[in-house]
Amino acid sequence: MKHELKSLEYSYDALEPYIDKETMEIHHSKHHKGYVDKLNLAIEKFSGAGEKSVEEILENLNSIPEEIRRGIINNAGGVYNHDFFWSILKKEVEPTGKIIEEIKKKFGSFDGFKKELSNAAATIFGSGWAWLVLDEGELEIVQTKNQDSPISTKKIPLIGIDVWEHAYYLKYQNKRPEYIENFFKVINWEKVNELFLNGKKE
Ligand code: MN3
Repeated sequence: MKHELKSLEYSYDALEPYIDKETMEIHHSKHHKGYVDKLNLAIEKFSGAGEKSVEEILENLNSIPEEIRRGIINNAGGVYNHDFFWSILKKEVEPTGKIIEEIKKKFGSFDGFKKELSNAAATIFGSGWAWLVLDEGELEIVQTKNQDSPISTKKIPLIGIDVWEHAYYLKYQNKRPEYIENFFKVINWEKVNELFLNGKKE
């Protein structure tokens, strides 16, 4: 199976001014595409991954021969994480739904949650992601390095913040906290709530 770059369901300028058009375009058409291309190259050398989706690959890392495992994780993770990232972004969606009730229960308040997730995103040293996940039915905030994905450790992602410099540097330069603050203005809470409700059923 040849992996393909999925198109975005909105235009590159849809998240302006919080995430600018140029960043979106380069992030999707160059960085995300790069992971797709490199994954396709990597799996040519590993027939066992040939028919698997990126989810199946990432959920079964032990089935990948050790000498090529890191390359597959980086690129399959890069594809999966970005597909996920685009899917939860939308401007001006009010935080409502069952997910918000659960967030308040778990983190004390919405602001408490925001602080904790922002802090997780701000304190990743180098490249990586901060996530809100369901871990055995419980909301948790976790970090992953590089393009490691929470689905490799059986967690269900609900929100993922890409804090690789390529995600924000053009507009925000070294001001990662400002990017994170604005990221909260483009979370599609309807989608996150849907992921939460589906994840609870699993
Ligand atoms: Mn990225």
